[in-house]
Amino acid sequence: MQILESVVSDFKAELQTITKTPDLLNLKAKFLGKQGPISEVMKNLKDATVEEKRLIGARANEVKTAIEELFSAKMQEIELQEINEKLSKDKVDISLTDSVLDLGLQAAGFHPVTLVQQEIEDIFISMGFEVLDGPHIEDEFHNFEALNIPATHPARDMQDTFWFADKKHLLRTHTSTIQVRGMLERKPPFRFVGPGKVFRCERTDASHEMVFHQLEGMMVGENISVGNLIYFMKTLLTEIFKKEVEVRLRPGFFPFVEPGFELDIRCLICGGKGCSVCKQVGWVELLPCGMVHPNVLRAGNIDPEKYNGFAFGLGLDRLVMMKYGIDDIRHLHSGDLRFNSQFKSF
Ligand code: FA5
Repeated sequence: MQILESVVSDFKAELQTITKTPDLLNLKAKFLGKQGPISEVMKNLKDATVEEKRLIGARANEVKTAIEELFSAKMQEIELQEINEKLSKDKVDISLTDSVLDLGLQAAGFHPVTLVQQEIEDIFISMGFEVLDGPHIEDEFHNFEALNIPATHPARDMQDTFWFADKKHLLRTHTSTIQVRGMLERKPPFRFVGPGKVFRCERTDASHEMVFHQLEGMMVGENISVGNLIYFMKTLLTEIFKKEVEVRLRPGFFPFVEPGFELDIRCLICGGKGCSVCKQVGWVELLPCGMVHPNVLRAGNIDPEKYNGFAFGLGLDRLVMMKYGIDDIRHLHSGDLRFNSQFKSF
């Protein structure tokens, strides 16, 4: 009985020094475990009288309950303290904005080609066009044959192609492949645009890259005219540049359109005086286009007697250069953050 009387006060005394959960659990084990004072008392009860057993047993239970209550209260206190400590250490300051820049970190932003691509997609979506995608690795059918460029056609040399070793697959040289896929997947009337990367084995200069971006467009229906084509091209350019820009339309040859046009824009880098971007001619080739050739419609399972349409293949990088006054296409692919971060952030 004497031992039991001091157990609670001993426990309380030791409890005062405890601040961590593991220490608290050890203390509980020390007092209530098999080697603890209460277990010791209970083991020695076998020699006691029935009355002693009853009194000591009841007291032992009271002591146990008191210790468990003290333990739970302390546990709660420690947990609360630990949560508060964690909260104060892991504090997230949601008011942090521009100050990340003070720490030398770059705020994320979109690449200018992505920004302009998204802008053009929105313009065409607002005019009822779908936005399609297509694979970078293509076959001869989608890149050439379906576009009225058979194997022996000299037009295959107009775009220097990266071929795969099997001589059947290639990196698409233009987004016109998306025209073919788009036609095969739908019935007229339809209209869609298809932006993406294209690849050509070319020498680079201020206006040429080996990997660049185009945005294809196609509209097929009944009685589509060159007038419709010019309307959509002019709308696109005035929406993008937010002002009237000077353009010229001249005949252009592409096997997949007839008639075909080159739509050039007055160079906005030099104002038409002549520079390295426009190769001193004052105009930049930007938007080749034309009326879809009947053979192309046939390859897309469309009856050219009933339907016709227009198509265009916008040079996206060159448009970005004109819009932002960038005098060398290679800046766009440099990965230089000093260049990229000049454009709109999130
Ligand atoms: C084509 O690729 C045709 N598929 C476009 C087309 C589609 C015509 C539908 C008619 C109907 P071209 O090779 O001219 O055409 O390329 C289109 C545009 O891509 C060019 O006007 C130019 O703006 C851009 N471009 C061409 N080569 C490069 C290059 N190496 N680097 C950057 N831009 C380029």
